[in-house]
Amino acid sequence: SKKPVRVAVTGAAGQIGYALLFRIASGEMLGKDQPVILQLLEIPDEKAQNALKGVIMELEDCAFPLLAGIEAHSDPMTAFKDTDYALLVGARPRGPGMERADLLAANAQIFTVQGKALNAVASRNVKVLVVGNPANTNAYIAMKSAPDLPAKNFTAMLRLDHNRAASQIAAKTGKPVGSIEKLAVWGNHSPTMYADYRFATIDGQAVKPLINDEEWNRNTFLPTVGKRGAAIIAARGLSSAASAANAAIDHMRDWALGTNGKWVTMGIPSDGSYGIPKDVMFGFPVTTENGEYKIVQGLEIDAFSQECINKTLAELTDEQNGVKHLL
Ligand code: NAX
Repeated sequence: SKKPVRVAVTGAAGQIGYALLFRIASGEMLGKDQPVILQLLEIPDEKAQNALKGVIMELEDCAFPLLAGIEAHSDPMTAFKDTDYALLVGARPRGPGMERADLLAANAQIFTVQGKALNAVASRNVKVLVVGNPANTNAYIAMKSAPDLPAKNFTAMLRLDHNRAASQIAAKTGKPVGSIEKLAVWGNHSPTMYADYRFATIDGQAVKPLINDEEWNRNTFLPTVGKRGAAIIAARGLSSAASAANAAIDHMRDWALGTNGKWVTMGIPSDGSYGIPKDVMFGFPVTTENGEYKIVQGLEIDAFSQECINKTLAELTDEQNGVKHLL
């Protein structure tokens, strides 16, 4: 049987953590034959640490055969020790009266500390997924704070946007969501992201002529996907948690186990492809194989798509410039 791998999760007592940990421990992320040791991080605050204890009791009570160990931590330097996978979910939410600059600064503080800790103690092959918002910029900060780790090991979660786009297309076409391939979501995990179905297929058939409604694309599809998070808050009174956890599982599973040629969206440090400046943490269509992702190359970018990409890039550049002095 396989040797256990170490999976660190931050914000482990939060909403997403509660929807995520049980699925990791049951083998949905890394495979039904891969034992895992969970290294859970929460803030030192007594309430958070107590809540974490409760989650750990429940994990124990599931008697998951693949769960080879569970640790509770309040310090990233111990939580990230030798970790093979790190899901950075915990972040500072925007409080009442908090300006965007304050939010960026509070998160820059968290993600510089966590990036340095990963740099110091994690496995040299650690695969990092940042979920906590602003996810792309937080991932960028962690990457820049970990100069001894390969930059390509730092990623941000765009998969929820990708899955949301797939579900809207399934609803519009009346086709099963699982049959949709070659979707792409470009840019920032924010309402500016550009969900792009120009290349998408359903059972090999092109989606764009099937929908054949540019007005729907611009005025219904893009705003629906872009504002889905807000719609869920309005309906549920809480932000997306189960769907976010599901997207995190999808992202890590596909990165670790491969996509067999299928496209998925990951926020990754740009290598300059499609004119996105190097190192900008940007959503790209990728395929994965042997634990490595590769950007899908050679896609034509038409005028409308370029306009959308420029807009989300401008927002990201602005966010990343806003934290540069803190790195
Ligand atoms: P919760 O507030 O329920 O949980 C967050 C947890 O993180 C809390 O228990 C808190 O104590 C902990 N935490 C805060 N700072 C920490 C630190 N420095 N170290 C360790 N733990 C820390 O939020 P939840 O609903 O779970 O959402 C978590 C994050 O995901 C938020 O930033 C949220 O905005 C973001 N999201 C990102 C999405 C994406 O697609 N990238 C979608 C869903 C979600 O909105």
